Amino acid sequence: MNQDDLKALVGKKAVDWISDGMTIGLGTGSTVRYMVEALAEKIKKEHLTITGVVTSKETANLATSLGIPLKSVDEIDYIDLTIDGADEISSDFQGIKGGGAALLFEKIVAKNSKKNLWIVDQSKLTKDLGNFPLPVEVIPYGSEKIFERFEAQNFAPTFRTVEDGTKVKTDSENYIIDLHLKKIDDPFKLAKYLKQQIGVVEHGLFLDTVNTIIVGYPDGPKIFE
Ligand code: ABF
Repeated sequence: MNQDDLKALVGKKAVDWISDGMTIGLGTGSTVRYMVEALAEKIKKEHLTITGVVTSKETANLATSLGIPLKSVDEIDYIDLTIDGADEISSDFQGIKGGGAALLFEKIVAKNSKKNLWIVDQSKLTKDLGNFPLPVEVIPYGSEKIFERFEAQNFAPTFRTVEDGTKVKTDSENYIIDLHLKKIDDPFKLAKYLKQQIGVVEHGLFLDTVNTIIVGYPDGPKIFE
């Protein structure tokens, strides 16, 4: 099984956690795409009443195209369960997210959820965080100055750009600076530092957030809680 097969495996498995009447946070990324497609089928087959809460325009477009009713996080009392992907998960269940540039809304939805479930293929698991570049969302005004500050900290920053060098804009019209740290010894200390930087909106360290992880292996999905 290739990586895409493993993503499909866990995406489909995740809908087992969804039951009638639930409000579900719908994450972002290719693994979540499999889950949303499986959820749409489950809703139709079992005549479920499900409300989706999205974390990106990308997921909103997909869910809408599949007929999944959506509400914004401010229209509901709480989210029963958010199902999302991740870029890196450490052995103590801390995560890096934001490879899809949706980390801000993903964190807002995650923090307003009773439970968080991450679905990943086995390649996302690591002992320590940091090999995946840490995304940091910054407002455009003053972003060069933040970039220079990150350089001075030896964070090896790069602006997230598209092929022609244009800076990527998030759904909130902000920029992403990726920090190539290789290994993060103290994610909590780094998270605190990043949030103290004026102009930083949010970062991709998702700490003490996830409750359950479904990991795709060639011999099947494995659940970690
Ligand atoms: C999303 O899941 C992002 O935070 C992260 O980038 C993505 C993982 O991407 P994929 O599932 O496509 O590997 O929530």
